[in-house]
Amino acid sequence: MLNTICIMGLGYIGLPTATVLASRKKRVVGVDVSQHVVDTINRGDIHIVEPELDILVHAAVGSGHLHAVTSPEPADVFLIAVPTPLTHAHRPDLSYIESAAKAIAPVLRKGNLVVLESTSPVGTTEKMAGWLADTRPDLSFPQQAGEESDIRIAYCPERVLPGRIVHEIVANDRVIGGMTQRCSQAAIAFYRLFVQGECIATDVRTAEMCKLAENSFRDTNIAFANELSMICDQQGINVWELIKLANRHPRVDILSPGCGVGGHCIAVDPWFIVDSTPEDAKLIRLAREVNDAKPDWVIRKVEQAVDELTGCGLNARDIRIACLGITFKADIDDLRESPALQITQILAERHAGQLRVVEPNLQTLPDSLRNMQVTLMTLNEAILDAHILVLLVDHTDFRNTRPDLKGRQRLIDTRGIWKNTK
Ligand code: SAJ
Repeated sequence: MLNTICIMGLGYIGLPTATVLASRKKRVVGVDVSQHVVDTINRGDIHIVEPELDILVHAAVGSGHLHAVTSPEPADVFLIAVPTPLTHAHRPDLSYIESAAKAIAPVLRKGNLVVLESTSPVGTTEKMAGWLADTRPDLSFPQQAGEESDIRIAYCPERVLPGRIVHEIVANDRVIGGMTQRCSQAAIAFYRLFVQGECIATDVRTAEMCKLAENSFRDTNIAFANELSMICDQQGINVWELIKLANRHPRVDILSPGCGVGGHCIAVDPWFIVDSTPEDAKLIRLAREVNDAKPDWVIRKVEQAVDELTGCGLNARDIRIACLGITFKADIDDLRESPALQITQILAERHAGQLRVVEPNLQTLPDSLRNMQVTLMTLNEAILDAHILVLLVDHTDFRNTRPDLKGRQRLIDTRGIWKNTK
């Protein structure tokens, strides 16, 4: 029986999943700790920005298939999609999963399926099963009863790309790790309600590691590109031309350097591996460190440009700097872990009153910049106004522009999209 689905956490993963299930005529109870989020969704609105999601939520609430609440209700399937942030010491914080598990435990019934989707260190699903069993000694769980358990438990990582979530949540293949084979089969039956990609069964620890490996693979490859960009800069080589040439090799596919790695996934998940196996995860840790150090390198390039301009007779306090793009990647409004925002904040502190920001995906500056005498302006205004342009994010608007730089104007292009500009 898969009629009622209770989704814990109505963020970037929980909310799209809830609406897709609602569009398949399932009764979906969305749970979030934030009353504001619950009220917004029950009005048919959304609290996050993601293409097409607003239409889906409006339809799901309007048809009566989705409603949001602050505490869980009995259901056939419970899906947990809450955050797993990092602590300051780069350790995973599982407290949101623990709270979600403890919240659903009282309403669990024999025959229920519980699926964890939150990105998690290996072993978390088994821990979650332990928290559920501690609260409900009247029910049996896979760690105690194996295939005969009352409750089925599985881990299935989300893999959707922000900006393409509505498409990828249906189209992507899913890796499904049940605590037993029956758990995997139950979870596969659930995902087949809305997934058009393949659903592939494995064990729970492999599924947890699969997610971490995917994002660590990307982080490590971006670190290679970022390191190469710094090496090429030292050697007087245009890294963008170099990568284009190297990628003509049939087995070489170098990614794009940038100003660092942001977002809530790639900059975070590799630390889960490092935390579990610090002795062995050498390359994964180093890649994180290389990517985390890239913003400092960009700031040093800006300071070098400031020095050059003061060497040409400009007063350092008069030098205006424009940061182009502050989101964590192109064509989104998401600022989480954004290296571009980090760079802009540091430059705004050092060059008070002289910092300009161009961000076509935001109407207003974030709080962290609002009180720092930073001016939000259009790209054309910035090109006319700034002595130093720092291109941080490869937004389409920027790609479609060919700036005509004047005289002593300097360009630091961290994305290589204006590389042929004078
Ligand atoms: N970046 C580069 N160079 C590149 C590619 C990316 O500097 O060549 C930077 C971006 O600018 C950004 C960061 O890396 O700051 C991450 O961007 P992304 O587009 O690579 O990934 P995310 O964080 O938006 O989404 C990733 C995806 N994972 C993989 O591609 C392996 C997505 O499929 C996951 O679902 C998501 O993480 C997640 O939620 O884990």
